[in-house]
Formats: sequence, structure tokens, C-alpha cells
Amino acid sequence: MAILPILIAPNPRLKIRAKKVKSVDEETAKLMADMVETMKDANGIGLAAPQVGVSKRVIVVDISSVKENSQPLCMANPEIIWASEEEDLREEGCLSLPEQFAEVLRPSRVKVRYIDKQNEIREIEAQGILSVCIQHEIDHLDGKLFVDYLSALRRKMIIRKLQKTQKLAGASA
Ligand code: K1U
Ligand code: ZN
Repeated sequence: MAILPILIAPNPRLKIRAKKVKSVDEETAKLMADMVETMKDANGIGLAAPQVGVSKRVIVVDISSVKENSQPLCMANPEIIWASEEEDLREEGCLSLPEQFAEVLRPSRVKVRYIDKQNEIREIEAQGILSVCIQHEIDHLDGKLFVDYLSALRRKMIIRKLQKTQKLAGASA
């Protein structure tokens, strides 16, 4: 397994729509395992393949740090097949937008169809932080970041801050 570098916004690769996988073969299963290791190393609760520079519809989610007895989920081609009308406003973070947080309004509950790491088609219903995290990761597959839900002014401020931080980090390296 390997820890992969995580792309930081405004990297243009984060804005590209990722491609479906044909099946979960050995290569995709290895990508899933590397993504789980990378997510844990970064103290995240989710990660999408475009964040590690891979344009495939693959996500991993692990909410065990916030909810006991939950197992990591590895999902290929995840699709929301039902979303509740009820919505929740919750604070989100993103490993590609370090130290930036904002509240986002999303459906409270979703049903998701996906292919698991054994190449089996599965469906789950998610609520709470699991629902938020899965929706956030699927957005990454469509080239969407949580700042895209904010006003243009707020989004620009966050992106400018990240650009400055990266310039400073580059200058001192
Ligand atoms: O996609 C990512 O960059 C991962 C992201 C997932 C996420 C967090 C919060 C709401 C929606 C989606 C993170 O894991 S950022 C780290 C973080 O905010 C967090 C870490 C541990 C517990 C709770 C939040
Ligand atoms: Zn994210």
C-alpha cells in the first residue's frame, strides 16, 4: 500500500469529471487500498480518486473516528438513487482545501448504489455524517468542491488564501 499526495485547490485536475470504471479489478482494488491509507494518514473521513490525481469514479469513506463500529467503505461508480426532501445544514471540510470550513445544505438522507471492492453491486442508505461525506465525495467525482456551494465572493477569498499559502510554502522549500 502507498500514501498518495493529495492535490490542493485550485489545481485544475480537481475540476474534471471523473470516468466510470468498467469493474473493480486488481488495479482499482489497489487504488482503493492506497486511498484508505492516504485518507487515514491525513486524518480524513473520506477521499475521492481525483484528489489523488486519478480521474476514476472511486471514493472511500471511513467515519469510525466519529461513529463507533463503522467500517471503511470503498465505492466504485457510486450513484445517488434517492435523496430525501428534508435537508440538513452541516459544516464541511476538505483535504484539498486545508483549514477551510463552511456550512453546506444537502439532502439529509440518500440511497447510494455502488460497486464494492469485491466487484459486487451494493446499495446503502446513509444519514448523518455518512450521508454528508458520501455526497461530498461524489461531488469530487463531478469536479465540484464544497466552496462551489458558497457565494462567489466567499469562494474567491478561500481560493486566494490557499494560493497565498502554497506560494509561501513553495518559497520556503
Ligand atoms: O473529501 C475530503 O477532502 C475529505 C473530507 C470529508 C468531509 C469532511 C467533513 C464533511 C464532509 C466531508 C475530510 O475528511 S476533511 C477532515 C474533516 O473535516 C474531518 C475529519 C475527521 C472528523 C470530522 C471531520
Ligand atoms: Zn473534499
